[in-house]
Amino acid sequence: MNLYLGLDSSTQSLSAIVLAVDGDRAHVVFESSLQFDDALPRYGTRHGVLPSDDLSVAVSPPLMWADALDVMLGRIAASGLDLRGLTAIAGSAQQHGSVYLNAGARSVLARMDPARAPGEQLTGCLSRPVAPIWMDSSTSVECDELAAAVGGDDALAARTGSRAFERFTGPQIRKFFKREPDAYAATDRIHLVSSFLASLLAGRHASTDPGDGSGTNLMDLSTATWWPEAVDATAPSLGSKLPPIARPWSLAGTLSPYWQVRHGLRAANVVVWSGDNPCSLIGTGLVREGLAAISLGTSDTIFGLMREPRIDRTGTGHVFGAPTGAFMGLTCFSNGSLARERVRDMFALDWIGFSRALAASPPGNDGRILLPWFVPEITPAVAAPGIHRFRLADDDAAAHVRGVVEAQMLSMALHSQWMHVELDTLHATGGASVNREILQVMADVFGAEVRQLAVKNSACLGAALRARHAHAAAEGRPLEWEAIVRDVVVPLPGTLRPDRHRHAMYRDLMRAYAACEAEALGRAAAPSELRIKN
Ligand code: XUL
Repeated sequence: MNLYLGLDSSTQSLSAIVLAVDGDRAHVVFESSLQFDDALPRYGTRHGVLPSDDLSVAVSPPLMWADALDVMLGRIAASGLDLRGLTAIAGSAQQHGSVYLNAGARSVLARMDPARAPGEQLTGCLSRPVAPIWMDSSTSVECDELAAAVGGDDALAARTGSRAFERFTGPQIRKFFKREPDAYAATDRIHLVSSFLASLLAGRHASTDPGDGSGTNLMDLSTATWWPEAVDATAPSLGSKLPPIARPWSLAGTLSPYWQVRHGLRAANVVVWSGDNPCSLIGTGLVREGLAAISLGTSDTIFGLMREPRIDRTGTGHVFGAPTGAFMGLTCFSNGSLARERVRDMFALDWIGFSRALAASPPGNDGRILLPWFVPEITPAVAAPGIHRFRLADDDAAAHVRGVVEAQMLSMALHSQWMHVELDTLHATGGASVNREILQVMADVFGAEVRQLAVKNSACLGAALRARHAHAAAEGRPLEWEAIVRDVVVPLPGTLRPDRHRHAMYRDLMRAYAACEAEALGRAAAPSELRIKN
């Protein structure tokens, strides 16, 4: 029996999933998670991030991620699994974060002392003690500078898949170079969180993959190589400090002697790591175009596989490399669960009451529209939060409940049109995906079947599946992705089907919704029939 280990280093936690493959059958035999704050309190993080007075700054200690890996591999070693079958390890990590290492790292990585934890041994290898992460929004100036240097945001998006974003690695590196030029000069290698952890496992500098490379604003999507124009515009000599970009199923090496001795593990293959979104693509079974996943979490996200790298001209969506070698589109909405909760609380409901109100109100809400921007919105870009009501009375609880859910679904459908993917099936994940009334609205708005996925950590599962895929490819007997996800990514029974009439009604409503959005954004007045605005 072969075992494949997937790891996921997210903002707040590290998770592991072990997949056992016996003949053609695959199933999960081990799952574990640790919260950084609880497992490693000495690093002083809150929700995985170091406290900061400046709310636009978000950094984490990279050595905490290294020590978490040690704790987790220790747990796996003590799990009772027959680890002689451990064949390959792949990983997923929060995207965009960067780790800055000096020239000493090369020899330290190769010769770590198995008697000691990794964090203390790597302290001297950091040219920057902290790693900026995806929650950092302090680089607007650097975004403008990078975009201007390459001919504007449209040119940057056309080449790299995204306009300049504050959290992306390129603008973050530029800020570091400008603020701390000496520390920047002492940096020999800038890893992504993913390639840093892969390097630690392999005991040598690992490559990154196109999935995470495309989260930097620096990678040419069409060739999956660093784009010299953007790299040179970011910081001097950056080209020599970035890791190479390897195909997503490449091997970074084998588990280094450090881990073999420290935890009694065998020299399993270490596959290059990727970002959590590309890994989630696999962990939610999105291995063909036409399938998309909607994750209903703190924020809502829609993502799906694309055969071609079509770009969002409106500047909110992203195109990343996919683990299959194709591409993925992703659009993020910040007013997700948070907005649903705010509406629930405005009318003192619980979730049962929320569902009842949704079921009791008419699809289409009699043309009443709510724009639920309780916090600054990513898509469309709304810096000053506020809710907007069109034909909607302040005290109508049911219409607000339906209003928030319909607005979220209409907005997701509207703002994912740029992917030009004919969606036939949606996989719903995240906390709110247990609510079937919400899923029915999703099916009707998108005109697609909706299947609920019970996968708790799709990025981690995706990493384990990537380990299996890469191992098969390395052995010269490549497996189809469909076969890899088949046994493991199984939707719950009870597919929700779209109603043809309601879908047609929502297509019209989407035009009205878009007009309301345009008015709220100060771009154009909403049509007169929606003018009764409170
Ligand atoms: C995607 C993004 C987040 C992080 C979270 O662009 O910033 O999804 O990857 O871990």
